[in-house]
Amino acid sequence: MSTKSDDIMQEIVRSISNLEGLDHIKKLVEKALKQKHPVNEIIEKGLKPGLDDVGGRYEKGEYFLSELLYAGEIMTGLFDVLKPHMKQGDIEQTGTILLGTVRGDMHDIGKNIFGMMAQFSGFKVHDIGVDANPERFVEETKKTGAGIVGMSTLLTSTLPEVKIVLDRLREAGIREKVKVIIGGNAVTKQFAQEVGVDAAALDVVEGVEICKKWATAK
Ligand code: B12
Repeated sequence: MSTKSDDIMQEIVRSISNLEGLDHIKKLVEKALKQKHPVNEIIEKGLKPGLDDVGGRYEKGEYFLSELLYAGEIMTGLFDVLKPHMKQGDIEQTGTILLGTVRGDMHDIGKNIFGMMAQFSGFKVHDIGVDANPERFVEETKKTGAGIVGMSTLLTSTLPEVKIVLDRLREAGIREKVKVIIGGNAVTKQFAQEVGVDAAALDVVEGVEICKKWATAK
């Protein structure tokens, strides 16, 4: 039996899947916030499954690139609603995270959510954007003195970029000085182990928790 609070999540999933319009979806998210659903839950149980549906419909040929683009716009619009409700962490400045989406990949919604959540948990986040080449990851890590490097990759075709970044960090002599975490739709724990990163996060909450553990273990 579904409860009233499950209903709002299902409504969000359905309306994103059907791309029912930003204003309408904003109202649903505001309703969920009023019902005291935490931001994490709205992202993981509402927005993410909704976007997964959009991706599935794209794969089936029911949606096209324009629909994927529109889904991206909806997400960006929803950030404004969610941001004021993200809890400020009680830890002050736990370290710096160098964050980017790997070369060849333009997806940034998940990366931005992770970046925001990490900032709210006390981290300084230096975001180098999308389609970031391996040399940039290395240069910016050195420049900022970041202790954590976060890479996002949603495309299977860009997964090999993770290894290239690791190799470049090693060549620059800083691989052992940083922890590397990866996330994004294409990432699995098995891939993380095989490629030799320190962690893979399947969602932002897990990602932030791992980074916090690293920061406090120092
Ligand atoms: C919106 C979208 C787009 C938008 C992106 C807009 C934007 N500003 O990001 C646009 C239109 C640009 C786009 C383009 C393309 N897309 Co697209 N897209 C999507 C879609 C529908 C949603 C992605 C998303 O934002 N999800 C929601 C976020 C919150 O989830 P997430 O990114 O996984 O992030 C979560 C975690 O993974 C984690 N996380 C993410 N990053 C990081 C980083 C760190 C460090 C940590 C700790 C955690 C973390 O935290 C997040 C929250 O829990 C997905 C479908 C899907 N199921 O993902 C397809 C999808 C990713 N796209 C796909 C494809 C094929 C494409 C195109 C190639 C299409 C085309 N023919 O051109 C292009 C590629 C362009 C390029 N070079 O990058 C495929 C990829 C298939 C594959 N396995 O390779 C998917 C899976 C759709 C599908 N089912 O076919 N896309």
